[in-house]
Amino acid sequence: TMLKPDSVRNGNIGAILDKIIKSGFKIKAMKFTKMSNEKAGDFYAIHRERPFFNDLIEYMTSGPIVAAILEKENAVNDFRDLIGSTNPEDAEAGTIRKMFAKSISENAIHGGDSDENAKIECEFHFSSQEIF
Ligand code: FUP
Repeated sequence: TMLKPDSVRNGNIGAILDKIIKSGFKIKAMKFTKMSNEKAGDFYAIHRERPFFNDLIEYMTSGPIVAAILEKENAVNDFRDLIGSTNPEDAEAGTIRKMFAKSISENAIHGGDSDENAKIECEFHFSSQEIF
C-alpha cells in the first residue's frame, strides 16, 4: 500500500494505519519516503497515456508518502474492500477512501489490484532486508 501525500498532509496516517491493523492486516515493511518523478512515472506506467497522468505524477510527488507491505489471507481483495472505490464518491460508507479521500485524483491510499502486481510493488519500494 501507499498512504498518499494528502493523507500525510491532512494528518490521517495514524487513523488510516489503525483501521488497516484493526482489519487484520499485519505490517511486514513500512517507510516514510517521497517518490521522485521517475519513480512515480514507473509506478504508474500503465496510466502513461491517460489524460490524468501528469496530474497524477504531480500529486504523487507533491510530498511524502507512507509505503507499506501488508499481509493477510486474501489480502488483495480484502484490502480493496477496506479502501473502497477509486472515486471516493462511489466508495461504501466506512471505507478508507470514503472517510479520508477528497476526490478521485487525491484519493488517500493505494492498494495493489492483483497478487502479481502486489509482489512487483513490494519489490518496488523495499529491499529484502527491509521486509520482516
Ligand atoms: P486504484 O487501483 O483504485 O488506485 O485506481 P487506478 O489504478 O485505476 O488509478 C490509479 C490512480 O490514478 C488513482 F488512484 C487516481 C488516478 N486516477 C485519476 O486521477 N483519474 C481517474 O479517472 C482514474 C485514476
